[in-house]
Amino acid sequence: MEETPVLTEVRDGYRVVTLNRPQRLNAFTEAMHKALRRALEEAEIDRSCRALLLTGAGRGFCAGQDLSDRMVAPGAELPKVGGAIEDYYNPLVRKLRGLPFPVIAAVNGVAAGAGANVALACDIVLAARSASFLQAFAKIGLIPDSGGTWFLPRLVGAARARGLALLAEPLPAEKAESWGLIWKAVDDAALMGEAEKLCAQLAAGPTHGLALIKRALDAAETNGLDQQLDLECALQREAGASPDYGEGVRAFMEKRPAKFTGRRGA
Ligand code: T3D
Repeated sequence: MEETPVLTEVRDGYRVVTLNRPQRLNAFTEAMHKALRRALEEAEIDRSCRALLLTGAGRGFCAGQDLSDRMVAPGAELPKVGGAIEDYYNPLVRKLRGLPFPVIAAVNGVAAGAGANVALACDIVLAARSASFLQAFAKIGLIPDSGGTWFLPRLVGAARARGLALLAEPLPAEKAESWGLIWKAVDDAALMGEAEKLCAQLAAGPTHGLALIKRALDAAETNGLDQQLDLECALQREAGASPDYGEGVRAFMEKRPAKFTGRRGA
């Protein structure tokens, strides 16, 4: 019997969402896609959820598309690959980028194919030292999807992006950190502790302001400086109207830790 493909744990201020098909290194099936979508939607509408941690069960983070769903006999009609991209992978990446709070990936093991790029779609990526990132697509005749061709050159530059995509060789976590692909590689045993600590810290932050930071940085990928300055002005007005701005300044002046509510202004 198939296990629950995605697990959610509700913590104080954040949720831990775990991909849970460990015997297949958490490869995506339609059921896992649907369960993950539900988990993210539930987190989004929960006003008390102010950060999210995405990780994998077992020794892998996620091995991308479950290829046993794709195997056909020689000469038989191939599965329609574009459908899954349109129906599941693209909406997933858009959802992760658009969540109004920080999303942390705790990459506990290999992240391959779409699994690697789903991790890269998160705001902060922590990885266990034994983990690796693999743009596996070229090995099976596909191209990096789930935002891979967009994230890679922006994060590591054109030369390394091409090498990773064309050679499909695993990039160990420490090298991923030194290349700027991820935030940090940490000792395996420390991964979940560090990720949860970071999540709790972000969940106690000025959530609406953090959402506006995400929005500004995403827009900067395509804006020119003039446009970006205008956007910063508009978003700063919005951030400056939030109760957390008032609290942040008061706390600074009173030399005490701020107590943010995460609420947006009126
Ligand atoms: O089709 C569409 O809709 C388009 C969308 C595409 C998105 C994509 O993600 S395409 C890319 C798909 N993913 C891959 O090509 C990666 C395939 N996996 C691997 O290359 C390797 O498994 C890893 C490098 C990730 C890990 O290697 P290793 O040696 O640590 O583990 P393993 O022995 O290969 O895997 C463990 C088990 O998981 C194994 O099953 P078994 O033999 O114990 O019964 C293996 O078959 C299974 N597994 C791993 N990845 C997948 C998988 N089963 C189905 N699909 C997988 N993607």
